[in-house]
Amino acid sequence: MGILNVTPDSFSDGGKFAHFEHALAQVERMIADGATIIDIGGESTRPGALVVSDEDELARVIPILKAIKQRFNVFVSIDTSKVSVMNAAIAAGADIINDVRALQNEGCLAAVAQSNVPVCLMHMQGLPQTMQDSPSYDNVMAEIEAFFHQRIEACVDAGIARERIILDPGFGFGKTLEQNFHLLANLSLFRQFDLPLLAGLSRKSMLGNLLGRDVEQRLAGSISAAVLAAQQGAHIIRVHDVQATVDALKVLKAVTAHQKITD
Ligand code: PT1
Repeated sequence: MGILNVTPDSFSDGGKFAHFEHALAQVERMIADGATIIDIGGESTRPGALVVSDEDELARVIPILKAIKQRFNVFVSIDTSKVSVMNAAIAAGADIINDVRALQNEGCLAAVAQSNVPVCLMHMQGLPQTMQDSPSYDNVMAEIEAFFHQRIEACVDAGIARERIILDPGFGFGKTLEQNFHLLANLSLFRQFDLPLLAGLSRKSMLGNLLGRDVEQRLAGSISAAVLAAQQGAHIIRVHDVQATVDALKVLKAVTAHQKITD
């Protein structure tokens, strides 16, 4: 999954792709590099990000979504928590709804239930504006697991088939450095749900803090994290650097194929 930020305040692309033609060129490159899903985000959710109005987010996301679906044969996911954006995106041909609030906002369960699109349910403690102030868990794995059970049930009760659900533990969303690495180390726990798992680690501060690297210096850390997540069963890896990540995942795949033959 290649990331396309269409926010003026994005944490690592800094609004570079705010312009339409730049965005389309970026999409074309990510597809050529091996991305099979493009994740469009019109509201940054990094720690401390600004809140965006419905009107602004719609104006950022919907035209580029339509242009991508017209020009390219690629799945498009829409990174949003707003019911208005979900409805407009589904009408415009979005293939996946990616909600960091796991359809907890008013009307979101119904909006997705009325469609046929898959949905990614992500775990977050708190809200982006304050989530890194003092993350606190008795047991981070158990709490995310319980959250997944609760949100899957809410979806199924609302009429969303279980088979349409993707789960994401939300790296960097209300978790300390220790908690984020504990989560990465134990990601395979969530295979118990028998649903696709999505992992987003690309350029995040858990890597920056571990390595002492600024955001544009985190490629090696991001690739390592992507391979470790995939090795534990993550099906979808959300990244900025598609070409380098796809190469690394091909190496993992080649090795894994031999492990299946020989054991
Ligand atoms: C994610 C994700 C996302 N991440 C899904 N959607 C972001 N499903 C946006 C930091 O610590 O992991 N999964 N949409 C980006 N959010 C962050 C969070 C960016 C934390 C940076 C950090 O640096």
